[in-house]
Amino acid sequence: MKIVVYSYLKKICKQKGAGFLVLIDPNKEKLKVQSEKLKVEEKIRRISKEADAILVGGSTADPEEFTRFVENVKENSEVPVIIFPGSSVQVSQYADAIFFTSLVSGRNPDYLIGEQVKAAPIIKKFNIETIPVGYILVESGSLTSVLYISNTFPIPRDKYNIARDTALASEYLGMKFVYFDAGSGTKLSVPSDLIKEVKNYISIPIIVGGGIRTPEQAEEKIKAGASFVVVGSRIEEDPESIKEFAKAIHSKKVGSKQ
Ligand code: 1GP
Repeated sequence: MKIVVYSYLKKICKQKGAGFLVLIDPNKEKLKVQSEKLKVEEKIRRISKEADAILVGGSTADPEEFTRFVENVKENSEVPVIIFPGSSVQVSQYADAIFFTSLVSGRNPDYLIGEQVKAAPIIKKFNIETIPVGYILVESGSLTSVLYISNTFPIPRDKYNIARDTALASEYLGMKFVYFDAGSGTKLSVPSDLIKEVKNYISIPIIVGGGIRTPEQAEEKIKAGASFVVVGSRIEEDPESIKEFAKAIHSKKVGSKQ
């Protein structure tokens, strides 16, 4: 089994203190007008100059469209392209790796194991590196797409003990990372105190995303204990902001343990 991207991500944390992951949602790109679409390749090239890896995922249901999109990202990216799948149809041979997520904050068997069983043979056929990730949704004050589609409850924002135990269970299940997500485009991001609590309890790296709109917020999540920050919507709205995000996320002292 390949472990190239996983090792790369661990190395990034060691060298830069924390990693910067940018999420691109093919569905959002599809909704753009033609004049904007022409700039997609240029946008990917710019993102890959600042980010440590590009995540591709979202709500697209058409497997061919998804594959074409990943191919385009891969052709224009200097950094690894990782699938962050919304479902089992989001698998593409052009990706360097896939976050093999299980939605462990929910109790919907389809997203805990069902979609994974469907995706497994396709991943094997394409020989894509899998990175097991415990995916944990945190209440953000709004009904996000991921909550609606997955038909699950998020962890309440103030229930740090549930967040902690869910993360620890993920570690014991063999997950390589836990990904705390408030959901894309939310007003409230994952509370920094919740991240601190989890960080003190588990030993696998924490990825944090959802509703991170400023470099200061990103830096706060890193200081709280996140090893990776994911930004999607804000970069879509203001591609220029990527430089400031990269600076803030990579500002942690070099030589961190994770
Ligand atoms: C969502 O964490 C990602 O899964 C990114 O969220 O679009 O709010 O940055 P944003």
